[in-house]
Amino acid sequence: MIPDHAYQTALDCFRRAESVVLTTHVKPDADGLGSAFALARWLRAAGKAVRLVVPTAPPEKYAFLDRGGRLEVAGRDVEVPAIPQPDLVAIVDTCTWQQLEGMEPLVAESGAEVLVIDHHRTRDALATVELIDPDAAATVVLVHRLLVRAGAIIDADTATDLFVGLAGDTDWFRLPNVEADTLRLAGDLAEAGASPWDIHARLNLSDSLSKLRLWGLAVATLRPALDGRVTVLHVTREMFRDVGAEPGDTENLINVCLQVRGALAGVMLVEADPGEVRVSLRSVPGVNVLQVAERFGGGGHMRAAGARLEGTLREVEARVLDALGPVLADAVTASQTPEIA
Ligand SMILES: [Mn+2]
Repeated sequence: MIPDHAYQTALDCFRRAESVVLTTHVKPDADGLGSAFALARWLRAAGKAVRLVVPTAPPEKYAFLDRGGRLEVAGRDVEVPAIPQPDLVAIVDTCTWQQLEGMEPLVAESGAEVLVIDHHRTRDALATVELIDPDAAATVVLVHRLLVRAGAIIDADTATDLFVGLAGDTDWFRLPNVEADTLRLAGDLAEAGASPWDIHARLNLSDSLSKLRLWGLAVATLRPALDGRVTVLHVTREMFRDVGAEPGDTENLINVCLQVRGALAGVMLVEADPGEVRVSLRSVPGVNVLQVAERFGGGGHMRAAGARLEGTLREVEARVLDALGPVLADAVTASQTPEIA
């Protein structure tokens, strides 16, 4: 938990600003979008000029959150350097330059105040004010606290935005970041009008055939490594091409790695641009994959992290497994150390 005054400081930022640009990370996800849309509604209701600009286009399944059709995608709907300087740039669900590709003119060069609301451990010094709690299950948890503190009414639309983020970042309340408070918040949001079934249907029962075909090809590559303590998954450019899948179609695919009995960590390697591999890491409690991601210039959470590396799939896999070995050894040693009462 972070001190109460951090929320007040963030609120003061919003109160001072007449114009706000909200943004989130590249490949916007449920938590980033849910946080941004909930904040946008609250700020617009307060009469502020609000733009929501994302660095890359979100998957189509999130379109229902954009009720007014006002989301702007950088490079498609608007050129970032052409955005007039707002009083405040509010960034949600990331605090790293790498995740804000293309947004630099707005964040670094416009002279606006920059507020970050986030729950990732990895952070660059890009904000003038930070509301960051790595213990929060999702950024929407922080946004919810902020709105409650501001006396905002959590209507059904806002509750839906927040629930989407919460369900997204907890993989529908199945990840180790779920605590009693997380479920209580979910209950409060359902009471305020969020419909879990409706949200589930929109997000999870709406896959394209190409996505599932891509998953089929990728799952067929699953292999054990490091004595079965790690499962590795490959997604090649050829697979995307063969089934007509999109980059966002690998979201959550990595979770199948931990479904394998005995797996303590999962590694997903996705061929991005030629010569570049996007690495995602997941682990069970007690195994810190963040340090592996950070070694390669990436970031994230202790049990969910990622990085981008140069090289072929095989080369990158070898480097990542090399780095992961000692982390697993540490985890095993730690779990064998008897707890001191
Ligand atoms: Mn998040």
